Amino acid sequence: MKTEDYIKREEKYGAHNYHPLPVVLEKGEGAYVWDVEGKKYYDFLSAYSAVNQGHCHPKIIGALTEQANKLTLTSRAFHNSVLGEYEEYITRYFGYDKVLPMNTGVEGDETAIKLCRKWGYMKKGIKENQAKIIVCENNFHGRTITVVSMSNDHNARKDYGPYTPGFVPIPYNDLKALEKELEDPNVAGFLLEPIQGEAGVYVPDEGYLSKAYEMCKAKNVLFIADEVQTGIARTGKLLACDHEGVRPDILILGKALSGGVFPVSAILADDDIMLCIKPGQHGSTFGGNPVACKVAMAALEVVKEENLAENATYLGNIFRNEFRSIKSDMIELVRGKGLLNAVVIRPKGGKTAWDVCVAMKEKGVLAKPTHGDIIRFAPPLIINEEQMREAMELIKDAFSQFE
Ligand code: IF1
Repeated sequence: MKTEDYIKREEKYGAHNYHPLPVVLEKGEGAYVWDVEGKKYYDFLSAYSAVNQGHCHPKIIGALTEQANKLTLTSRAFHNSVLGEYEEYITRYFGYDKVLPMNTGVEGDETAIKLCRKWGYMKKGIKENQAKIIVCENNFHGRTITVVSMSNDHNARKDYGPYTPGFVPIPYNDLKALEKELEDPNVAGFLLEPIQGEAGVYVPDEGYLSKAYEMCKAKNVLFIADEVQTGIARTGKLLACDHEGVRPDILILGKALSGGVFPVSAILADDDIMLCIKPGQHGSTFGGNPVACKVAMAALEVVKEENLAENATYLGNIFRNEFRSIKSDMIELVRGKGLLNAVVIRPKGGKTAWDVCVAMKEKGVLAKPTHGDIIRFAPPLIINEEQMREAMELIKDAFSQFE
């Protein structure tokens, strides 16, 4: 079978809820993936920052296979020998009293929203069903009905109504707008991405996160950071909030929490917040399963052992400097932090960001546009300088085709 045969089969039997780049991947190792024709690529998407530790990291795969051969799932109806080990490990790792383990990133956001509302009623004294959560315009927190109820992205929310109420949108990176909405005593939380990924890697002004945090504290409002995409060393620190020394009241993790090996997400909080959820009030069949726990511990160990945050800082600077030296009138600007970067493409002669991505694919670098004219570049954090420089040469070749 060839690439087009695989694509045709997916077209025939699979829902059409994606429009992937025309490449069929079969193998991944470190910063590389191979397609069904054996062509090798640099992966500059990392499954949207889930594969920070590199494809099929041996330590993480080892943890997966060892536990998978012992005990995969007990549900939370019973205890098991791994969950407590993981809970102790991850709470010490991030410095929180407790963790509530889930599976996908959006379940992490849903859990954080439920916990924030519960805290609002039980601890802040907000009247039942009156709790509000401030969110940012152009956010992306996942695709459940409640989470797309927070979204203003037409594609993500159209024809999915009726929507969940209780969300108050404000412009991102706008402290004045936040200050105004915080006046409402029914506000229980402020949920945001420390850097807006899907919107196009919008890095807020220096000081925004810390000032927003202080304003929330002054109004007894929970600061909830969605670090599903920005976390796990992606921006050059363990968490994007660490750049400003902000410690979220509720921290949401996902994606690279498992190194892209298994669906693992979590929320972390201290006892006064986390213990608002009582036995039987929230859960999930697979949440905190033994395989997920072992995989996540291995994935987090790799982050420290291989200095991924430091590497992301060092190579992110090289990436942005190299990109800014490319002579191409299709490159409007380059922005990002660590190895979470985006390039805004100026269409030229009918050629768009999509055409650039197809050209880069031909050269052996995989990336994908977000919101039309922006290309996100997020290689695995284990990429080394030689590989980064080689990939940059391939990217430059791709752009030169449009000159
Ligand atoms: C898709 C986007 C990125 C996320 C943040 C929660 C979630 C995500 C900050 C939900 C997930 C993924 C979803 C995936 C593509 C990708 C994505 F393009 F959709 F918007 F990264 F920017 N918070 N993002 O980025 O996590 O439930 O998916 O595990 O839906 O196509 P999830």
